[in-house]
Amino acid sequence: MPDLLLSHGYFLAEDEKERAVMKPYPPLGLLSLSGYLKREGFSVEVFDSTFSTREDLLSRLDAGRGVLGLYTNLMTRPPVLAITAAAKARGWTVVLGGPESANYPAEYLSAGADVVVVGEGEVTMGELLPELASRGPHRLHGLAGVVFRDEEGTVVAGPPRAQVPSLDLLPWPDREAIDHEPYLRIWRERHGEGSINLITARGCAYKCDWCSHAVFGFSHRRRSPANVAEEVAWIRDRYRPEQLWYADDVFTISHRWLFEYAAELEKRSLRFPFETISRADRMASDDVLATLARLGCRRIWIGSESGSQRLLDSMRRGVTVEQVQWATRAARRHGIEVGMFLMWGYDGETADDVAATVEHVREALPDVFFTTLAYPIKGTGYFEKVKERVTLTRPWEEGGDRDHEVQGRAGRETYRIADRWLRAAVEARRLEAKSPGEAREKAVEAESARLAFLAAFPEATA
Ligand code: B12
Ligand code: SF4
Repeated sequence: MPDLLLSHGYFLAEDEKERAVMKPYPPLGLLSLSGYLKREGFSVEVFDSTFSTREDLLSRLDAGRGVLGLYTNLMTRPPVLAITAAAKARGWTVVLGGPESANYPAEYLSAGADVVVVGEGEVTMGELLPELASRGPHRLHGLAGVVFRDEEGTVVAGPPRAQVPSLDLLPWPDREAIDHEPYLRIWRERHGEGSINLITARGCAYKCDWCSHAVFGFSHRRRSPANVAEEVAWIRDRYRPEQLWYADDVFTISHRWLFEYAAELEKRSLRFPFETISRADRMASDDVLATLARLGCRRIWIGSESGSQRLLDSMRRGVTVEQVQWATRAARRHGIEVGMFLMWGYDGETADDVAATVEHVREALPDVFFTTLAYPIKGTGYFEKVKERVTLTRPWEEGGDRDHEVQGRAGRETYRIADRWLRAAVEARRLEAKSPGEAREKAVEAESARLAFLAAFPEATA
């Protein structure tokens, strides 16, 4: 029996939406924990639930007992609760980590978890495992980074855990702990190319109001360029992927780092097509975009969120609409596709703001864009702003923070109409040059969606 069994509550077979997209990636946080703990002398097993089933995970739990560590995020609350209950019934000690349990430690403890680890997990887990063996789960007083219940059942939070000072001190994620073959196979079958994820940094110091900072706070640490380049060389030799995905929060946050990294990759003749995410203000330089293009960046995702500057400011986004316009045009000039994330329904959004977003996307014309209806994640500034108006559409145990409805806001159906308006308006613009007839049809569709939206939107009809 290993000292620790790590798993998560994500099962691709249960995620219809992701199966349509089919771009799964291995759980880097768990692999990072595994790498660190093995180096510290612990035996660790990772049960990657992604391609597995609940039954298989339960069978694994039947095969013995020990400490089970589960990653949690806001999408996996019900399965994590079910696995926790099943593990407890089989005599396991359950430790939870990741952003979701950090936001709801008391709730997860009362649902049966023994310990919630808050923040970066490696060092805390390295100290917790021997303490659990010697003191048990109710006498962890003084241990940093944990929340537990004492013998009276009172929830006790330890002091905050200091972060690892340099990420280079951590080993690379223990990719060999799981089978990468199913990931690469699905990618190749569905997209013609196998893709591997990696991160070059932890944490983001920006303060966008809706964004969860539950794990790394507002800190930011980067691995050294050489350390990342070495890992990329290893990934190339081991998995031969056709592309990479840098899963950083803001890949181009440090320009100096990017230039140094480019030099490290070039020194090793490493060039992979890749996708990544950034902020428009951290792309506002032709040097940066030229470097990204040279390194193989084929698509960059920008959190554009809204075309209304007033709304962007109220989100504390720290970016201007103009910067997004510039970055989109400039990236495309450098041969990099642009994907945009947009958010409907942020607090105080008016019909004019929605119109501004439609106009903004029409003008910027990104290659692809996704819209989400804003949902207040516990622990964020946005949640604090609207918490008196937040209602749950189903019991806490059965949902996640994505189910948070904000009273007084237009309903989901209204924003579906906004989506139709946006998509038709952008399509009309795209078709203008090559098919004016079709463009006119799309423009008519956009106008009718706009009118339907205005009729449905409460503020506009008031
Ligand atoms: C990459 C990523 C994704 C990828 C995930 C694919 C993959 N397997 O890598 C994709 C694009 C699919 C994705 C999707 C979503 N994501 Co996402 N994602 C991220 C991102 C940017 C990086 C994750 C990562 O690799 N981190 C690096 C590792 C090292 O950190 P970590 O996973 O947190 O692990 C550390 C600790 O949490 C802890 N830990 C983790 N597990 C465990 C377990 C135990 C037992 C212990 C003790 C400790 C522990 O120790 C680890 C090492 O220190 C994070 C933001 C971030 N920077 O972390 C958001 C983030 C996790 N995602 C988030 C969200 C909201 C989503 C979506 C819901 C978005 C959407 N609207 O659809 C979906 C949900 C998908 C799903 N079905 O679960 C939120 C989660 C908020 C929350 N409270 O749950 C985050 C925090 C972004 C944010 N700032 O708001 N995401
Ligand atoms: S949305 Fe992006 S830039 Fe803003 S705080 Fe979150 S990770 Fe940082």
